Amino acid sequence: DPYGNEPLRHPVLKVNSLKPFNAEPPLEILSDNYLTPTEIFFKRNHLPVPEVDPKKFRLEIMGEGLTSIQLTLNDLKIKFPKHTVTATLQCAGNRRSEMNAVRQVKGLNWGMAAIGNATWTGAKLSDVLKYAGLPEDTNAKHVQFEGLDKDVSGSPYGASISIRKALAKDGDVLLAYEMNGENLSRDHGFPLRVVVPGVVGARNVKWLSKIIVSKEESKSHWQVNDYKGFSPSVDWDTVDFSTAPAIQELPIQSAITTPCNDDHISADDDEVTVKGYAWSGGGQEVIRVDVSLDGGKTWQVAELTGEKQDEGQAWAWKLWQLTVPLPKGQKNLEIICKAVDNNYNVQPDTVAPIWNLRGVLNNSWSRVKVTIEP
Ligand code: MTE
Ligand code: MO
Repeated sequence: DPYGNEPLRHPVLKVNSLKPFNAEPPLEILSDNYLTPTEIFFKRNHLPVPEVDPKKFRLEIMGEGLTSIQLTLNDLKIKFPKHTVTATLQCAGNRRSEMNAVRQVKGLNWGMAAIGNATWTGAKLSDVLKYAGLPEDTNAKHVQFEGLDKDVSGSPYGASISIRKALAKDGDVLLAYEMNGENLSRDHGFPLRVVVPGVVGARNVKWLSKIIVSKEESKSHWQVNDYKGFSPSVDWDTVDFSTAPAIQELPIQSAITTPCNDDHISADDDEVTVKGYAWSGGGQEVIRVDVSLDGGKTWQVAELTGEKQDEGQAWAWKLWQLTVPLPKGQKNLEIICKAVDNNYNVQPDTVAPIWNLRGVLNNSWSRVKVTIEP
């Protein structure tokens, strides 16, 4: 069994698939912590978790315009300044189950918790590429990453990002060896992973073993034939993956974590507290979250909490909450949230117009129905 050597996992996780392991925390606890505890941080593995001996570990760096080099884990820790970044990681398939409810899509049936926020510590990719001799005026266009996890044909998990993001002074792309102040856990990529703040989870390659600077994008299945968005009119008979770009920066997102859908609230309660998260890709900052208790007729502004990050580097989510008097004389509430970022990007109000066959990029208004018990 290729899955005979998987790490232990926290029993509270809701398992979406066991082999490979895919799981998310219960929604009610996701917004309890600004930094998501590692044990409950969602786990998204396409393949068995590799067992890596940190002493034998080598990172290979090669490609366009540079000398091939190998670095040990210790090299990465001592040769380069150590940077820590707070960044939210979200899977493209977060909230896929809501898309499934509109029309069946292909993919794991994620709820709203395939997202988490953590501190990541490591060397800057740009420092490491400079060390490997990459000239500043390189004509390379992409930086490809390969993991140590391999499919049955021996192909590793892989992905790529633009050279622009990789080298940007304020891009903060890390070769991370720590998450939340501790060595990476096996599920999150021990001993080394890429953290690409503001960019879809799929490019944050775990168990990183190879970096290739290139004129071309990664040829990996997950770069070329997956993790792309399409029109609702495209189905599996007509889809042509070559016509759409690989997802990189993610759109504005928010969701309600409490109360949960179908919760019952006592009419005797004076107040109701609504909580959730909000985040935008590309370092854009969430500036406001609007909440409605009446299906979108009227709105109130929620209170935001979170680390203040520099302009264009707002990599971390905001948690938000709103406590309001419980509307009297009503049997049901439809609670909605929607976020706005500093470029005034907003979320679409429903799922159907953004439905796509792979069930990615669902950032529609988050809606929760609760019943008020007399
Ligand atoms: N890297 C490798 N090597 N193998 C993988 O299966 N999954 C990707 C990405 N990096 C993956 C990977 C996807 S799709 C996501 S959403 C994130 O890792 C999930 O990271 P996490 O498990 O640390 O939450
Ligand atoms: Mo993902």
